[in-house]
Formats: sequence, C-alpha cells, structure tokens
Amino acid sequence: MEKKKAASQFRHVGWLLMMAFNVAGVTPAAARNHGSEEPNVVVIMADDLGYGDVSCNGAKSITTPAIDALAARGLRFTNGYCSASTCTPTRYSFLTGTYAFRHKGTGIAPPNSPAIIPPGTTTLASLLHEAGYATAVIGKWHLGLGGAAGPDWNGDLQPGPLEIGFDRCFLLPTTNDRVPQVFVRDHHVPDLDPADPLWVGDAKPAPDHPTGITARDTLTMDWSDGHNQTIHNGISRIGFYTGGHAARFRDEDLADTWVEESKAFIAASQAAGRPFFLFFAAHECHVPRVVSERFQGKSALGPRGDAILELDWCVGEVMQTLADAGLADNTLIVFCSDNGPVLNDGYRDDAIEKNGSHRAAGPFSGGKYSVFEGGTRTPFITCWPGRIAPGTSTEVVCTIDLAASLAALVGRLLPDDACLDSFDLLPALLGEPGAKGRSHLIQQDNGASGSYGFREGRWKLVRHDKGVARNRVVERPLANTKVPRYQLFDLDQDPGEERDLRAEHPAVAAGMIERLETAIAAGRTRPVGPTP
Ligand code: NG6
Ligand code: CA
Repeated sequence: MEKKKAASQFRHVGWLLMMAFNVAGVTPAAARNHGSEEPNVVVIMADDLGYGDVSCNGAKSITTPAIDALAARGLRFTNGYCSASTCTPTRYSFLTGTYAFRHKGTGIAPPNSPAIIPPGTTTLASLLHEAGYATAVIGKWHLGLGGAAGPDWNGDLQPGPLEIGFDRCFLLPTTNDRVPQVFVRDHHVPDLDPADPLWVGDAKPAPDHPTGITARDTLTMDWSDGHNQTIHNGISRIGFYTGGHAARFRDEDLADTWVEESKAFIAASQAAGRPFFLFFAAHECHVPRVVSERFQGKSALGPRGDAILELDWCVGEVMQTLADAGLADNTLIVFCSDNGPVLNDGYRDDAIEKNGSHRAAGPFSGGKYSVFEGGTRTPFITCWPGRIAPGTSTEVVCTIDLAASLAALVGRLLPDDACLDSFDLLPALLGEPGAKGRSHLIQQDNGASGSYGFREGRWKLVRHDKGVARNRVVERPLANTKVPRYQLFDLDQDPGEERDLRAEHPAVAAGMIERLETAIAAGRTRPVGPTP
C-alpha cells in the first residue's frame, strides 16, 4: 500500500515525466532502429578498481596498456558509474536493473549466503538469453547460491546464475577473502572428493582448527583487520571451512583459469554460431592481492598495483581472443568496476605504504564504502570497433543501465515490473552524436547506513543519515569522518566534493532532498511503460 501510494504521488508531481524527457532511454522504439543488431557482448567488471587506477584516466604510477587500448579504440566515459560502493549491491543492480537499496539482504554477501536474486527474475542475462544469446558468467559471483538454507556445497548448488538467465557459469562463489577457495561450475563444485566433503560455516569446526590468530606465524600475507579465520594457501580468510581439498584452487591461478574458461566459452559459442554474452567478473584488485607469479613484484605499488597489471593482462587476453577469432568488430566490450578503490582492506599488503602519490580515486573524494564520487565514479569504457567512434564522453552512465540499454540493442521489451531503475542509454553508450546520458543518479554504499549520493547534472547531494562518512580519504586507513546529514556540491567546480554549498544554495538542496526521498519511496525511477 505504502509503495503504491508513494508511486502515485511520484507520478502526480510529474517527476517521472520530467525524467522521461530528460533521459535518452525513453525515446520510442519507432524512432530508432533497435533490434537489428546482434553483436557479442562482453562486460568486464573489475573489483575495487578506482577511477584513477588506469593510465587512460590519468594514472602515472601504473600503466595499463590493454585497458588504454580499449579506451583508445572505444569511448571512455568521464562520468561513468557503478551503482554502489560495495560489490554485492552493484552486481545485484547491474544484473537486475533495480537499485539494490530497494531490497534488504543485498549488502556484502557472507560465505553461506543463499541466492540473492530470486530464480526467474528478469536480468540482463535473461534478456539476452531470450534474444538468442549464449550467456555465461565467469569469475567472482558474490550474489549467493542455493535456496533459503544456503549453498549445499557437496550437492546441487541451485538456484544460482543458471536460474536467472545464464546458460553457464564458472564461479568464485563469494570473494576470495571469504571462504571457500573452490570453483563452482554450473550447479557443482568440480573435483570434489566425496571422501573429503566440503564444510563451510561461521564458527570454528574444532577447537584446534588453525586460524589466522592461532597460526599467525605461518601466514604468507598477514591480516590487519578481520580475515583471521580459516587459512588456505598461507592466507587466513573470513569464515571457516574444512575438506574439499582436491577442489581447492591457488589464489595465484584465478586470473589464468578465468581467461582459459572465457576463451573456451567464446570458442564454443562461435562454433555453435550463436552470439554470446560473457560477464567476465575479475577479482583484481580486491584483497587478498595474490596474483600469478608473472605479475608479483612487477608494479611500483606493491601487490595492489601487481593486481592491476594482472587485470590489464586479462583485458588484453580477452581482446586478443576476440581478434584471433575474427570477432573484434562484432563485439561490444564494456569495461567497468564494481566499486571505487580502497588501499588497506584488511591485509598487510603495503597498499598504503607503497602508494606514493598515486590517486586511486583520481580527482574524487571517497572510495569503496563511500557515497562521495570516488565510491562509484569508476572506469567505464565501451568499445565496438566500426560502430563506436573512438573518443571521450562526459555523459552520465551507470552499470545499472546496461540491462535496459542492451535489451534495447537486441530489441527486447522490458516488462513493466522489471529493471525498475535501468534506463536505455544505448545511444549515449554508443557515442551517437547528441545522445544524452542520465539526468539523475542515486549512489549508495553497502545499503544499511542510510547514506546516499544523488547527482543531478552538476549538482551532487550527499546524504548521511548517521552523520558519519566512511573512507573519505582513500590514501589513509579506513575511517569514519563526521559529516552533516546533507551536503551539496557543485561537481563542475569542485569534483573533490570539498566545499559544501548547501547554505549558499538552499533551494537547490531542498529540491534534491525531496526528489531523492520521492525516488526512494516510489520503488522505481524507470517510468512505467514499455521500453524501448
Ligand atoms: C568487508 C571486508 C573487506 C571486503 C569487503 C567486501 C573486513 C574487515 N572487511 O567486510 O575486506 O571483503 O567486506 O568487499 O572483513 S566487496 O568488494 O566484495 O564488497
Ligand atoms: Ca568490490
């Protein structure tokens, strides 16, 4: 009832209409030639990679030749976003096209989390699947597996990606600082020995179970905060597990394995004569930053920089694979990140000590866990040779818009009750002349703190219900800073969000406070009605 009432008020104030005219995505289908193209789609999502972590966005302490080549051949967005400053909510929104803050339980998923996206939900993957695409997710999942009781690690691991539109998956189930270190292929953990079953829990399985606390002297990478439970490969993690030894991977092999899996998926799709959608969910540069021996010690920034070099290698491998298969000109690659950067995220890996003058968030304040720009303004590149003219775009685009935009690309209609905050920004993503991006965007953190960013053009409203902001200065250890509940910034003049203009522009702030509240209460920001 509450929701319905709010939604009707929302329509009443005409804000939806305003959005309808301001957002490129509501152009009627008839006005465009949608549905006539069937490029392959590869979304490469990095983990914890900041705006300033790639040399095409100005990094000087690290060089990312493959990502730079993607940008040089494609469109580099200076106002590209993910929707949240932690992983699970961004991935939830990326796949469902709905802001994660609308649903409880979309914050950072624990090791035994059940599947967070209900089976049968319309997702970016299901939309492309229905359009005839072969679909796969390879890499970090972190959106839970299994029914209400959580994952049955030794049995059937469903529901999961295959129940929301993916034909295939090859996953790291959560994030690599969380247990367990095993892969999931489709519905099973491969290579499990039934004589050594895998057990995952949140309490010590036995009093003498070695942990990062009791066996700290055996660790190859020490922890600084949390991450002191079960040890695997010399690194203690969040959570406990036993068994499953034959199925366990080495941290050093993650990237190589996923690249190999991706090559196989691309080759199989090509052999089957099907267009494909690959969600390549990289782990770099999330903790623990333990990369292939080939990249260890290769950057000036320590393990965090080495991880960025490994990520760049993955991007290069995907590009080369497409080129070798003759698919480069018929593939749209989107490169993005799941949240902004963090230096020390719980392990002593010299990220702060070796950072020097590097600005992982570029010119922005905040990073991972923050609703200041650095938390969600992240690298964003689209590349489709022959279709996207190389260049730079200042249009506002977000990972949450890929669902509606790619549905439009392949001519799928969005049901009214799906993808509630996803806008069809296809023309802007393809760099078509005059195409507009978003006129507004809500940014969130992990979801439970009542913190939001709200961008409308040059204006940015920052809301912190608890009066504290997390991770305001990325180059220092994670900390809370006291802040007023509302702040207003002019991003044109002050991209670093340092000068609060709320007192100078009270009417602007008041209007934005109200529109943000309305958008949250309304349950959706995508206008009702078929898109495209
Ligand atoms: C935090 C972890 C952090 C990271 C994050 C999730 C601690 C002290 N911190 O709770 O290390 O795992 O969760 O990151 O445990 S994300 O990118 O997957 O959202
Ligand atoms: Ca992340």
